[in-house]
Amino acid sequence: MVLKSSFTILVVATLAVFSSYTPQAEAHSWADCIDWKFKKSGKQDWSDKGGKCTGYARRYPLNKAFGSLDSAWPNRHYQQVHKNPSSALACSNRKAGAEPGSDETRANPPSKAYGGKYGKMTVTSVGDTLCVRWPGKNHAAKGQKSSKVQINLSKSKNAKDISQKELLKNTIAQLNFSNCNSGKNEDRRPCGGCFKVPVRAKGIYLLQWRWMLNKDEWYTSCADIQIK
Ligand SMILES: *[C@@H]1O[C@H](CO)[C@@H](O)[C@H](O)[C@H]1NC(C)=O
Ligand SMILES: CC(=O)N[C@H]1CO[C@H](CO)[C@@H](O)[C@@H]1O
Repeated sequence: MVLKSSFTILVVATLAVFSSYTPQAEAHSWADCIDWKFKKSGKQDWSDKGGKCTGYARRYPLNKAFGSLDSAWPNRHYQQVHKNPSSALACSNRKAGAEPGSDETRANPPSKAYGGKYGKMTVTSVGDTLCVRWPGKNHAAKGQKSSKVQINLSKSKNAKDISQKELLKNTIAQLNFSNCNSGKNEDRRPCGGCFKVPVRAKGIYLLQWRWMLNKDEWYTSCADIQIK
């Protein structure tokens, strides 16, 4: 018994040493692009060479290296509160959350959060395919359990942001976080997933990318998309 518990302590201590060696194990992801277009149709290539971004999240800074915005200030990832995450603030306001992110509150009009130093707003149509891209941030490596990405699309046209609870009634896709290009740099591996734009009247809608890393640990990115 004594032997067994000291063995357990040794294993735990060894694991602790090894996990502290993992570089940037705590890096977290965000939606890098909302409307990724592949260069070659039929081939999902999420690398910078494999396509281009034609629609972004709110106030998304341009010309930054892919996957680098977690070390920007403020960091791009927004971790919702862990207690009742279904009632958490849906889009980062730079203050709320277990880890506040950048300012992804709705601009008035929404177009003010796009263009110039920011990326363009997504313009799409019902039935079109949208492909969203994100960095793996060491959480899409082989042997890691694959986590899920939710895509929630508001039904409220040209309206104020709806609550997280309301967004959860409008999950339009569940994507596999680990759907990535191959590559050695696990932190910067490009990943993504595609879905069809559901039926909505013409207008501008809140689209939320929401990733669960651990139980009750959710990260979100918010974008306005114009459905034509
Ligand atoms: C997610 O994608 C990865 C990489 O392609 C794959 O290994 C894994 O089985 C997928 N997980 C699910 C739940 O589909
Ligand atoms: C998992 C989930 O939240 N699914 C919801 C997706 O959205 C539809 C309505 O658009 C709901 O009926 C589902 O419960």
